[in-house]
Amino acid sequence: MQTIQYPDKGTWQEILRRPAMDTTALENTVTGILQDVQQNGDAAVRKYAQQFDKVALTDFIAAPAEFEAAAASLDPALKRAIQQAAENITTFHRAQQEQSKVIATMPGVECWRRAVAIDKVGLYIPGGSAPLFSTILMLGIPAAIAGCKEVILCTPSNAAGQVHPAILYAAQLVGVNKVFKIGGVQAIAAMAYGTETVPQVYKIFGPGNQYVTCAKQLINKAGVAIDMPAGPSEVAVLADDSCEPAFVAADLLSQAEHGADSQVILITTSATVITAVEKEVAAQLALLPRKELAAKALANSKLILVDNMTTATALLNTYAPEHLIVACKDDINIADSITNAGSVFLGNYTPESAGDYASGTNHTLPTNGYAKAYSGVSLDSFVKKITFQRITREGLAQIGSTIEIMAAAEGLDAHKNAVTIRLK
Ligand code: HSO
Ligand code: ZN
Repeated sequence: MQTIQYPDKGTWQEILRRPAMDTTALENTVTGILQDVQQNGDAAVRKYAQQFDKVALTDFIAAPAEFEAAAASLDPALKRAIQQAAENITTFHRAQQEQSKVIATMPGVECWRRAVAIDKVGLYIPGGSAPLFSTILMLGIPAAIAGCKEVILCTPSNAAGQVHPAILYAAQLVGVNKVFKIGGVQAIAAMAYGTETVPQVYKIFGPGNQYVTCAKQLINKAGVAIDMPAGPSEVAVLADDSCEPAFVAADLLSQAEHGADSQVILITTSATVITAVEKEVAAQLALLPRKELAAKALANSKLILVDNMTTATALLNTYAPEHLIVACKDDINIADSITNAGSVFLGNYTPESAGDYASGTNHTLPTNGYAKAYSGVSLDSFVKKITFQRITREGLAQIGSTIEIMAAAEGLDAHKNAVTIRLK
């Protein structure tokens, strides 16, 4: 880990720069696969599953018996944990439901807005070293609360055609209608365009590698909505003398173990915290099964010493981390000065893992500085908000001349006439 002491403001951008994600080199390959699946449907999906995942797919929709076997094989303690997490996520996301209110902007002029579920959504859960069944809760639960009619899920199987049982269990628990055992660009293409087996959806959610991310960006340009532009996972920890260095180290490592490209940063007002955290990181890292991955992420990570909290929060707001942990005595007040972050964890007893799994907040969050302008996934991500209005004759008489004058000034006479003709 690199230590930087009292960086000058002019160097902040450079210090906080994320590794550039250049997908242009991938775009040709990804475009080819997208087009092939669009034209050839299931046959193309099977071809790429064979080519990239070495799986000979026949029927690739998970059968009822597979869900039953998954539920039966899962450790009861894990099932209870998943249920507890699901309850908390449900409670937090259900509270995001808004009542639509009719607002009379003038007498006889009534406007309102109603949240309407996106009919069909697709969730993507990557394969790879960690079966991210927690992400199914984070996406499937708000989809269910929103009332999405069709919620499908794609996730690659292993070479034997099997999906991790916790993935099937979580999918069934949250009411995902169909699970397709396919992955990669071909899965994104199948959901975006539809195939003989996979229904077409209007919005695609979920993490993935750079190919999947590139595919999501391309289908987004073609008119299918996506949750957000995804980049490598990040955590920033802001700590003062009141922190527990062992806890801070554990938090940095919990994010570092996601992948070699994960970003972890410590910002502190205390030089002793830096020394203590470095020591703890080394000790804890040695014991981790994923120590090689975590060590690679740590090689790009930074420990930054600043002279006061004002500088610290300004630096953090410039970085706009996906996750921010505030391990400081004044955590509640510091929280008020945070303007750019995906999700904030306050105090010494709030690890990021709590939000990753079970406290109730969503873990699908903006990375790569997008927290400056984007929110994480929430109930809002699964609805669109339609506005309505109803104007009475008296109302139109009130507002009519305002519309006529503005329309005339824009040189749009037909707009003006739409009012005039009614009031004649
Ligand atoms: N920290 C990840 C989410 C996750 N962690 C899933 C564990 N499982 C999002 O950045
Ligand atoms: Zn995580």
